[in-house]
This record gives sequence, structure tokens and C-alpha cells, in this order.
Amino acid sequence: MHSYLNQPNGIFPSVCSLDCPDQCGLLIHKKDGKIVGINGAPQHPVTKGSICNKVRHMTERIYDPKRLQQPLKRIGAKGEGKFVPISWEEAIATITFNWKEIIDKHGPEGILPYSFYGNMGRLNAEAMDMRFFHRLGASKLDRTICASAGSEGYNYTMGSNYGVDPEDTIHAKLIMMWGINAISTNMHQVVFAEKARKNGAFIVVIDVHKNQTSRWADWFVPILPGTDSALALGLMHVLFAENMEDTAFLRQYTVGYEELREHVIQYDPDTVSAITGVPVEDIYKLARLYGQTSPAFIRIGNGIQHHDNGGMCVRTISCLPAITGQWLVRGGGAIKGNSAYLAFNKQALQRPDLLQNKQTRTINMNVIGSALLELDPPILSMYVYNSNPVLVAPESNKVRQGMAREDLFTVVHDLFLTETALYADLVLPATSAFENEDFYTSYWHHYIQIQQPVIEKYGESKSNVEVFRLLAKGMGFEDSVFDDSEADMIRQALNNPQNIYLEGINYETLNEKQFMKAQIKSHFLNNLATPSGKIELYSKAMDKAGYPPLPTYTPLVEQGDFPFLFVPGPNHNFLNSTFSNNTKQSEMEKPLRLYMNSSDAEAASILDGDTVRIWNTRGECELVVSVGDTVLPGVVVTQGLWADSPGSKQAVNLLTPDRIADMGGGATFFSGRVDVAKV
Ligand SMILES: Nc1nc2c(c(=O)[nH]1)N[C@H]1C(S)=C(S)[C@@H](COP(=O)(O)OP(=O)(O)OC[C@H]3O[C@@H](n4cnc5c(=O)[nH]c(N)nc54)[C@H](O)[C@@H]3O)O[C@H]1N2
Ligand SMILES: Nc1nc2c(c(=O)[nH]1)N[C@H]1C(S)=C(S)[C@@H](COP(=O)(O)OP(=O)(O)OC[C@H]3O[C@@H](n4cnc5c(=O)[nH]c(N)nc54)[C@H](O)[C@@H]3O)O[C@H]1N2
Ligand code: SF4
Ligand SMILES: [Mo]
Repeated sequence: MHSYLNQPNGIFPSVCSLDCPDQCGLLIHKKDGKIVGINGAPQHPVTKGSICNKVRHMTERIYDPKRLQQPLKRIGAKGEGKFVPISWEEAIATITFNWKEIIDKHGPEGILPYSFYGNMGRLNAEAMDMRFFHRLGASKLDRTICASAGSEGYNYTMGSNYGVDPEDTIHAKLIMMWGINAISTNMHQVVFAEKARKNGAFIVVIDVHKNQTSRWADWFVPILPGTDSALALGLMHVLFAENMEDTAFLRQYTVGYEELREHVIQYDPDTVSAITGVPVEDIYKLARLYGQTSPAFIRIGNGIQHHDNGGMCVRTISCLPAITGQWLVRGGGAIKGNSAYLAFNKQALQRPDLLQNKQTRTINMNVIGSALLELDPPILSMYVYNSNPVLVAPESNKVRQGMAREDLFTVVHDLFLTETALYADLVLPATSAFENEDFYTSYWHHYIQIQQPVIEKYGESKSNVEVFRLLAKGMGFEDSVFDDSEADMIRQALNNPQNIYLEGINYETLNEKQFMKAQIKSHFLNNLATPSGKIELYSKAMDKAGYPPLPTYTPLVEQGDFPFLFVPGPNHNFLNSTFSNNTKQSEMEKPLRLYMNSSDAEAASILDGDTVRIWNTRGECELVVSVGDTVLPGVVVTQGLWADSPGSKQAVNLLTPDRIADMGGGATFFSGRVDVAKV
């Protein structure tokens, strides 16, 4: 490893570790051994020197006085927040003592890891931890909270996570941002779109909220939540009815296009308009724009995936570029996710073989509340890292209740005493990514990057990799995989003969170059991973799995008679709940608002600026209302995962359903219903 630790002053390359598609290359400015500034790496072909505000102010988070420096042991009630410092030796000994006892009496499935992508570094996200929990035989976590419904849907159509190169989208003449708040969540896609716009591209945003991305569009198409597959089917109806399809492409690269053409006759613009709230003439206009503009690019966001029908919705939208042959046009096509280009050797990194064919149960992270409260045999210990389930998981009253169980032994490893950590028996201090060696593979652009430690570890904090090495020792695991260094693991991961695009990328070249682009030797269409090897407009696999084999609109689940659909998405200055506890970023962010249509507000005698109660059977929140035309009637929207603070009830996941989406075990954050009244 070459590290920058011995150079107290200077400017050093790094990578943004946050769960963000842009995965920026960074330059870290160091003075007297401390970070004094962070900006974008000018030489990174996607970052090009520009990064978001939240990471420009990351220094405040790294040195936030609230940051944890030592392991802590709980001395008060769960949730109360009373802790005393202990040594790492005591912490590791306490954990392994408890786990050995659980394993002896109940078996290893009593232990559940709970993690997500608080750190996207491949080693600190899912490597040594996976080896450890495989070896332990713990219950497995199905990590479904983000994009899994859409990924499964996309893969039914396209086989795997291949889309187009975002750098090519500067050539597009039509850009559709579909269910993505890109100005906040994918800023460099906006930079590329701006470049395309200078060359005449027209930008359409399809969203349930007139947010800053919608306002930036040339044309904003408001739509009712959960109805996008109907809109996509309506577009297909017009494309076929007006002969705008690319028959040659359909014949060569797809299966089932004749079936699809027949099938979409039922989705005429009148029918679709009644479902989606999009006017008939706009459906024709959008279809003709899409059918007659080339290159036409669709950026498929996460907004449409967090619904009961999210999988089918993405499956449906991802059929559109095939109908017009746009996958072969440079700058056209679509991006849902691009992780397949940089697929590394997951087996080598995570070592599922250490399970030795033991069958362990799998628990969907979206139902963690019910799992903690109801599973039999019960979860007896939870180890949380890279995640803050009390704020980010749905039905948080259940999550809190579950975590308050006296017989649950909980360990939380984080940089801060998060809302989740308040329920822990032991809290372990985590390093920031700038203190570690790691490598990164974006799920949007095509660059793989390496990160070397820039600053010393903060206090007594340790990285996820280090903690799992210690836990392995403490458990008495003698397998040599637990002695691997970070460099060893990166070498193992990069050795992936299955992925031709990684050829020539190894630890040495990566260290020398800092970032390298996937070596795209042939178009992904030549190598599709669907059962037929073609784009599957008709999918036998879906039929077999009990889904309609052709793209289909299914309505959201109706639950109770609450009048409003509630869409609580992320905000601009936080990353999920990260930064919600940092002064700088919370000050940059607008206070949390509930956006409501004027007609709904008037009917309920609610005025702009009123404080309202928002409730359903799961819980309640209180927010200030913003009345206007930014949402359609019947829809209310908020942005940001804030913690409750004294006197405010604003943790929005108190209201969200833990129902599971149609595919991939996905989350349904945006398919819940609520009532709203003035307090
Ligand atoms: N600043 C910032 N950036 C982030 C994050 C963050 O929290 N803050 N989070 C990161 C993560 S983990 C992710 S997964 C991504 C998420 O980022 P995006 O992919 O942008 O997804 P969301 O912001 O969840 O939703 C996108 C848009 O979908 C809209 N929407 C909701 N339901 C529907 C619907 O049914 N139809 C349509 N057409 N639109 C709908 C919402 O109003 C929202 O504007 O961003 C990443 N980047
Ligand atoms: N209502 C609603 N809920 C949502 C969403 C939504 O749009 N609406 N979005 C969902 C989505 S898409 C996602 S991806 C999830 C995200 O949910 P999470 O992945 O839980 O995201 P964060 O809230 O950012 O929490 C990450 C935590 O990891 C910690 N961390 C960072 N680096 C490290 C490290 O190196 N080691 C350790 N041990 N800890 C570290 C951070 O300090 C932070 O507390 O939230 C979901 N929840
Ligand atoms: S959060 Fe996203 S946009 Fe901001 S620096 Fe990180 S990767 Fe870049
Ligand atoms: Mo996410």
C-alpha cells in the first residue's frame, strides 16, 4: 500500500465513499496532518473538478466534535443514550462472549448483520464482513432497501446491469429523466445533459413533484405515483400505432415484439391518461418526441422503484429503447444501473464457500422491524454497520420497538451516535473512508478507482475491515482469509476472468493511475445475460416466476382509506440520513416541508405555512405545509431523512409501509397512504 500518511501537507487524490452514482474523484487538501479542504479531481473525466456542496463541506463532518472516538458500553435504558467508554479489548471480548453463547444455545442464525452502503468502498461495504458472517453461519441479510426491485425488473428485460456510458449522453438530442431528482442525486448526469442541451437536446422530466430537477427541464410531465408503467405502455401504443418502431432492431435483438405490439393496443392514450393523470395530448406528444428524436436517452431513477409495482415499472420502461432501436445509437439508450461493467470477483472477496453449504435463513432488510418482533426462532443479536435503520427503514415504530427488546444484544459500528446507536449495547467508533485503503466501482459511470489513506485514524476508530479481522480472531477463526491485507483483497477482487471489461486493470496499474475506465471491447448487446440472449420484451422467465410475461400496469396496493399518497424522498444536502446530524449540512438544507396541492389544502382548510399532523395506522409526524401546484391533487411529498428533534416529529419513516415490492424484495417507501390535518 502506498499511503499519504507520512506527508502532513499537500493535495492528495481520493474518492467519494457515499452511496451516490457519481462516485467522484476527489482532491484532499491537507495541512499539518489534517484535512482542510475537499474538492473535485479536475483530471477525473466525469467529476471534472466539480462536486456537490455536501462533500465540499465534508471536513466539518470528519472533525465534528460529536464524532465517536472510543468504544462505548450502554449504562442506561435502550434508546436513552447513556454510555461509558470502554477499551477495544473489552468490546471485542464482550461481543465474542455473547455470540459464542448464542451459537451454543441457539445456533449462529440467532445473529443478524444489518448493513448497507454508508461506505461504498468495496472492502468496507462487503468483503471482510461477508467472509466473517459466512464463516459464522449467521442469518443473511437481503439487502433490498435501495434498487433491488428495479434491478430485477431491468434484468428480466436486459439480463444484467448494463446500460450506456453516461459520458456518451452528451450526444443525446432527447433526454428523459424518469423518476430521478438528478440535480440532487446525480449532478454529473445533469452536467452531461446541459452539454447536450447546448447542442440542441430537449430535456423532459417525468416526476410526481415539481422539484428543482423538474423546474430545470424543458418540459416537466407530472404523473401520479406508481403509474409510470402505464405511461410507458401508452408510449408504446402510440409508437406502434404510428409505425415509429425500428423493425430491423426488434427482429435482430429482441424476443416477443409481435406479442408486445398486440398487447399494448389496450393501453390507448385515453385509458393511460385516466390512470396516470397525464393529459391525452401529452401522451401523444411525448411518444412522438421519443419516436422521432435520435439519440434519445432515458435515465431511470429510483423514484419509480420504491413502489409496490416498482419492478414491473422498470422492466416496462427499459423496453422502450429496444422498440426504437436506440440501444445502438451513441448517446441513446438508457441507464438504470451500470454495475456490470466493473463486476469484480465477488466470490474471492466475500467467500460464500466459508458457509460450507450450511443453509442459513435470509431476512429482508425492509422488514427488519417485524423480523425483530416476530421471527421464530428469534434474532438474538444484531450487528449494524454502514446503515442507520431507525431512520432509513420503513415502519420505524416497529424498528424502534424491536431494537428496544431487552433480550436483543445489539452492536452498532458508526462514526456517530446515530438514532440506531442509541439502542445499542455496544457502540464501536468507525473510521471515515479517508482513513482507509479501498477500491470503488461506480454503478453509473465506467471508472474504477483506488483510495489510499490520507489522514490518520480518528481517535481509536477502526475500519469495518479491521473490526471483522479482530472479531474473527476473537471467535477463534483460524482461516487465513482473515489475515488478508487490503491490498491482498483488492488483488483478489480485480482478478475476474469472467468480466472482459476489467482486463488490464490490476492493483499496480490502479495505484499508478488512481482511476481506470472499464475496457469496453464489445457492445453489451452482444453478450446479453437473458435466457434467450436477446432483449426480452416477452419473458418466459417472468411467466415461470408468476409475473405477466409482457410489460403490464398493476395498480398500487390500497391499504386503508387514507386519502393521500405519501412520497418521502431524499433531499439535496443529506445522503439518506448521513449529514442529518452535522450542523453545516443541516443548515444548508431547507427545513422539511410537506408539499400539498392547493385544492386539497383548501378542502381541508389548510393554509401555506400551517403545521399539520400527518398520520396513518403506523404512526404520525408533524410538518409545516407548503401549499401550491408542485404536486397533483391526492399526493403529498416531503424530502429528507431527518431525525426527530425535541419538539419536532419529522422522522418520515414512521409512516412508510414495510410492504414488499413486486420484485427483488424491494422497498415501497413511496406507496404509502396518509391523512393530513391542521394541528
Ligand atoms: N443529495 C442526495 N443524493 C443522493 C441521495 C440523497 O439522499 N441525497 N441518495 C442516494 C441514493 S442511496 C439513491 S438510491 C439515489 C436516489 O436518487 P433518485 O434516483 O433521484 O431517486 P429518488 O430521489 O428517491 O426519487 C427520484 C424522484 O422520483 C420521484 N418519484 C417518486 N415516485 C414516483 C413515481 O411513481 N413516478 C415518477 N415518475 N417519479 C416518482 C420523486 O419525487 C423524486 O423526485 O440518490 C443517491 N444520491
Ligand atoms: N423514506 C425514505 N426512506 C429511505 C429512502 C427514501 O427515499 N425515503 N431511501 C432508501 C435508500 S435508496 C437507501 S440506499 C437507504 C440508505 O440507508 P443507509 O444505508 O442506512 O444510509 P445512511 O442513512 O446514509 O446511513 C449510513 C450510515 O453508515 C455510517 N457509515 C459511513 N461510513 C461508514 C464506515 O466506513 N463504517 C461504518 N461502520 N459505518 C459507516 C454513516 O455514518 C451512517 O450513519 O435508505 C432508504 N430509506
Ligand atoms: S455525494 Fe455524489 S456528487 Fe457529491 S462528491 Fe460524492 S459522488 Fe460526488
Ligand atoms: Mo439508495
